[in-house]
Amino acid sequence: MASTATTQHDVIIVGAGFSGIFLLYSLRKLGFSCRIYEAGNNIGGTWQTNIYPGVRVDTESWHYQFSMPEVWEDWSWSEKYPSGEEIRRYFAHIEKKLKIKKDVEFQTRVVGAQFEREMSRWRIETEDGRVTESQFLVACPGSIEKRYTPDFPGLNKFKGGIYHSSRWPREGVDIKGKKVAVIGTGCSGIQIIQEVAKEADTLTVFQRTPNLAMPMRQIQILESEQKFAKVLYPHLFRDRGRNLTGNTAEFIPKRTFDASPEERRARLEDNWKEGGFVPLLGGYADFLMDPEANREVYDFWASKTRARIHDPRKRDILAPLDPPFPIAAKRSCLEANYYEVFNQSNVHLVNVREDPVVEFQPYGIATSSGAFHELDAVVLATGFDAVTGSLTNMGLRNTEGKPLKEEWEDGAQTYLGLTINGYPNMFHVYGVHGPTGFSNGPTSIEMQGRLIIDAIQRMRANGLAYVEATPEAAVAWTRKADEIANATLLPKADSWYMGANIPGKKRQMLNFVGGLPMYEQLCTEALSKWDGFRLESLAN
Ligand code: N01
Repeated sequence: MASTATTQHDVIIVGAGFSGIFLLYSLRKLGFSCRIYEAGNNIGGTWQTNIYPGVRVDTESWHYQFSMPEVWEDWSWSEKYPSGEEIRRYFAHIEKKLKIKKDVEFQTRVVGAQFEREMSRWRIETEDGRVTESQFLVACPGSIEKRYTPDFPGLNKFKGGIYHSSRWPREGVDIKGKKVAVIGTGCSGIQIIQEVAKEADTLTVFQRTPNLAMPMRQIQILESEQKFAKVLYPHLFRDRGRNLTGNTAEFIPKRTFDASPEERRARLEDNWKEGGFVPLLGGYADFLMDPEANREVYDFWASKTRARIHDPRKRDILAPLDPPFPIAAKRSCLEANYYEVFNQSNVHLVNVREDPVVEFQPYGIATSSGAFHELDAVVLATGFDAVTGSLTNMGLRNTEGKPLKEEWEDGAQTYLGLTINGYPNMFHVYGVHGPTGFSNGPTSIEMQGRLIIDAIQRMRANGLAYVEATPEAAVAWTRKADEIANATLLPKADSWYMGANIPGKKRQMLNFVGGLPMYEQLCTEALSKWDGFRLESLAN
């Protein structure tokens, strides 16, 4: 195909969230000509689209940040778990320090891209009709970019406001005195519910599966504490990459039932007092493998949580005696007063497993029991076509012209959670078969970013035109991701980790769940020898 491109770069990066920023900043320093194409109009990725009330980071702020001293040395977090507003200020600070925006083209959506072997170049098409050529394409669209709205009958007949959690109006929504429904109780739903309950006349929550939410135990951080923390930051950033999930909480290297009942109880209580994800990630190492060990953690969670809910009916729906799935096999949310919200007399709870939505009507929702819920506004906190959706939604085609969307209908395949066969010189970050959903974002993003940057530099040094994952390597890595997951209880839940939240989507583990140290080791070994890659040298 003849080239009509007007713009040429070494690297095109898609998306200006943590991943895109890290790649751009690092590659630019090494002298590569790079641009970010970003569909939105600011840097910050998911934190610019998810601006719903109550949005908050649920990882400790000292971990949820870049490790570059030029960013952290004069930035202070005010809370252990920062609000969306604070994280948006953090991105403004990043801009001040790293000057990212001068190399970002905003409101530039990638709608097609294909690698041309003869030229060893990517041709990237954007919505505005332009074509750009580059040697490398780095896809950083995030894992929750493509929102999911269930096909509820009559949805478009509803005369009130309908708001998906990831498309909240910038000008806000006046909830005061309104009859509001929230459908979905994932992390977005739980954060929204706690805020909406403060102002709505009535709040009706439609729950399909309980979220086994953990106590957040928020802490305000004093400036003096920040100063002290910064002394520790270099150690913390080194150590977070050695931790399974990129945080600090460590599993106890012991099987649950090797500990006495008293020891186990004391551990559960201590972890509960600490809160956050410590009750899960600071537990015994086998709790995600052994159903009985998992049940013990669930029973403890249920006893603590049930005690907070007054109404027995709501108690059984929110925190049933029998686990709806193995605890931690779906993403738990951190909450401050989620369960107390249901003690308010104006907060209603519909269990859609027993009483499903029949249809939306102009002024409310009818359910199968014959109930009608009168409403002014509905919040759809119904999640995303997570992990794969953002990649299959940007018009990527393999070297033969076949869309990735079609190729992955029977399941996604990647090599190292970084590359795809048929997509030479393309890398993806924080996506399919990487540590993604099981990692602290900035930790795994920096790890994957360093692996990619090293690979690109070695390609240049060794005169390689392109590298491409072999089909065999992709099959083997995909199988490995499944095998590691199959040794755990994770496949037993219908989660977005497994692609099971989207009707018709192939059920498979979409993340690498072996932990960051193993991930880094496997990738480093393979990339250093180009194991599993086909190499093409530059023509002399
Ligand atoms: O989406 P979800 P999310 N009828 O898919 C329900 C990250 N995040 O936006 O569980 C009724 O988790 C669905 O029910 P079920 C975080 O990684 C982080 O909340 O499938 N209900 C579920 O309850 C998170 O995991 C933060 O049975 C329906 C909900 O909708 C990820 O983003 C904050 C339904 C969807 O939950 C996604 O979270 C927010 C239907 N037809 C998000 N279809 C942080 O704090 C779906 N549901 C960093």
